[in-house]
Amino acid sequence: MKEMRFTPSAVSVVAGRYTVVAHNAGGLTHTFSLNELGQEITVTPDKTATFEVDLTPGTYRYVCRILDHEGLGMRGVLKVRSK
Ligand SMILES: [Cu+2]
Repeated sequence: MKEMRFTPSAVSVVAGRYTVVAHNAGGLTHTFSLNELGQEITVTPDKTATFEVDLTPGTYRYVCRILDHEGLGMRGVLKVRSK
């Protein structure tokens, strides 16, 4: 992530347990938020943060929840397909 985008902005995986690794290459603090799954991490500039998540099949949005970063482009789509 950096201002104001996630790279990649679309991810497709098979259902299962994952460690999400988010690196902030920008100069502002951002979040990686999977709102529907109740998962969120805040990542300060030049830092990397991780969390574990169980992904069941579906389509989920990920966004940055700081100010209007989502509206400015910090959003993406995670597609989880069944095994
Ligand atoms: Cu942000």
